[in-house]
Amino acid sequence: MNILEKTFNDIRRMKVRGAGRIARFAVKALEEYCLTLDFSSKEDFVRKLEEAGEYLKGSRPTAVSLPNAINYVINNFKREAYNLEGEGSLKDSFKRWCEDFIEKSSNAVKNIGLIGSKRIRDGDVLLTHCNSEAALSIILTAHEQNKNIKVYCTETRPKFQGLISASILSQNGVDVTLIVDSAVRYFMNRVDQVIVGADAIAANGAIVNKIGTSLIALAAKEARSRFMVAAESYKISPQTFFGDLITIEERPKYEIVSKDWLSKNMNVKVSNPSFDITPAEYVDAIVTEVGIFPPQGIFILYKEMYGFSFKDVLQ
Ligand code: RUB
Repeated sequence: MNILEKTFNDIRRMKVRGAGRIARFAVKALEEYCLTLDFSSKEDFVRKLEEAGEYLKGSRPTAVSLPNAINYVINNFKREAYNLEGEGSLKDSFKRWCEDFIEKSSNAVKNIGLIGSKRIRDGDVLLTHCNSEAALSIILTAHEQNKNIKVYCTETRPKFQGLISASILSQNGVDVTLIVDSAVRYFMNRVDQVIVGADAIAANGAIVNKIGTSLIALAAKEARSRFMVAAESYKISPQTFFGDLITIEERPKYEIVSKDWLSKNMNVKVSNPSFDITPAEYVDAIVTEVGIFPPQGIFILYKEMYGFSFKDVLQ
């Protein structure tokens, strides 16, 4: 199995998971792949990288961090490669863009922690769902600032990523309570703020995150608890500006029930969507590495970063 197949499988089987991590993992794999590539011309090198990128994008469909990261390194490299010749300089250039993405993406998580932690008050009770590096960065930064916080972590069925969050927080000395997903409303009256990550942010400010997030947002709104999303800016989905919908991954039914149970209950249909969509009106703030935005203002951030304008599209 080559590096691309191994990376594809590791992402598909969730050995590496979480939107930011899979983006960096795929970019690292492309970097390693490029160093082993034999090619006949610059065009051939670019074509092989593009094919490898397209292949890796297919490993999981929902987190737009994955295609955005791959497009970032390949497009930047292509612009630079225009003026480059020779195997060494082409490979060096691509490697640099991969390292640039990995560094920027890791720094973004740290900055989200610094910016988002300003919104955490001493004594706050927080709730988080699934396992998001960006969300944990805010919580851990607030804890490092000696704010006295308590955190509820949901189990996050069926894959139990909430246990990873609970374990990380507890190892860092945070006061953590693990709860089952269906206990969220029961505890919500005690929660000041919910903090979750995102796999994608749509043009209208809707958030795509782990299944159950939208139900938690609904409970938070009803209980008047604040709902904060922590997400790097490269999780904004450019395609949604042009009307495309974000694909929600359907995971294997055996993540929910055993093969044995299913064989005894052949007429029971099992559905296992991995993500859901939280409408913008349930979100108080999106914390990115460059600042805090209301969800409806996410277009401004996108325009600022990528210079996109409606005029360009309509002409
Ligand atoms: C992970 C998940 C996380 C986001 C953001 O789902 O929904 O909340 O990916 O994470 P899965 P991060 O476990 O199915 O990949 O902030 O680490 O990018």
